[in-house]
Amino acid sequence: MSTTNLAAYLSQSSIPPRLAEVLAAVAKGCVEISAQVRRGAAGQIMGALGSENVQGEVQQKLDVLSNDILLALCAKAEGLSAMASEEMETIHPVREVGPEGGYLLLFDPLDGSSNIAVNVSIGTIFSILPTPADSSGRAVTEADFLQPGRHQVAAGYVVYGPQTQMVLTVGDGVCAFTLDPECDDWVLTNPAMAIPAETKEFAINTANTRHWAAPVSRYVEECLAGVEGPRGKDFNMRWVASMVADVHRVITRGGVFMYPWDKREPNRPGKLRLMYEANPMALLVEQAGGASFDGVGDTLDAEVTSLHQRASVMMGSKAEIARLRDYHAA
Ligand code: AHM
Ligand code: MG
Repeated sequence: MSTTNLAAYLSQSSIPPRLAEVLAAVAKGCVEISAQVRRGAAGQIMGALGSENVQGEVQQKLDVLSNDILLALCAKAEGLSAMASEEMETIHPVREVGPEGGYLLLFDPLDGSSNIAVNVSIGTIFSILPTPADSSGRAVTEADFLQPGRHQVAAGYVVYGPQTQMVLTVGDGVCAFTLDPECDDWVLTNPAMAIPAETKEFAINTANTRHWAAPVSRYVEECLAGVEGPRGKDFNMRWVASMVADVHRVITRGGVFMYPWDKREPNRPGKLRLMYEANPMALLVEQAGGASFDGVGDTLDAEVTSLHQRASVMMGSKAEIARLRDYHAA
């Protein structure tokens, strides 16, 4: 069978059917979210809701709508045991784990919320973990979710930009699908995404320059020094402020994305969330030939102690991450 669309891709024998069913449900949810995003102000989906999520951030109507869409559609997937979301304080159990095991789905339903109002790319990020071996015959608990990113069996994101695209890994490389709005089909448009080794681009919010740790400052200063500096070449800087769009650019044409720890809140590891943002993106970047680093080690090996834990995030072209590691070790 030729893998020309998502349905054909998911029917490959190397992908367990129950996992394929969960991924198909996520993809279906994202088709619906994409339709809502595209209605924009013509629908009833713009603006704040007046509530805050567990992180204390103001929820947008689209954050909650996207969350509800994914909860409703994914609950139908037989293999799914429970879900967790950036927008919900506690886990959302779906069904008891059977003897064959099940899957746990985590998502940031609408990443880049600050870009909704200004009509700039936003996205959905998702991560799938297996239920622990000892969970058969019982309901899932929050502790079952606290697994390192290395355990993910699949991860992906959907970017709602000029085109809606899904970038997916099931641990065997990374492929991209483009949503054909004429028929709501996910067409396979890149079967093997690979992060170029050479790069001249970096992404970081430079408004935080004064708060950075010394190794991050050194890295960025050397990029900014351009052809006259130690790097011997000019760099470009890009910051969309939607992680999905920034990481998509890095996976597509190389570069490095950083939202590292900084001195604003010394006890907070970083702004981004480990389970909903850092880990799924780190798996995609690694599967596309890149690397990730949290200031101590590989993001995917970071110990998980709570569902909503934050992380220091650096990911992208392998040589750049190796350089950042060296600077942190110096
Ligand atoms: P969100 O999940 O609430 O939208 O926040 C995460 C977003 C990332 O997509 C993006 O990289 C970052 O926040 C931008 O932060 P800043 O506004 O500090 O540049
Ligand atoms: Mg987010």
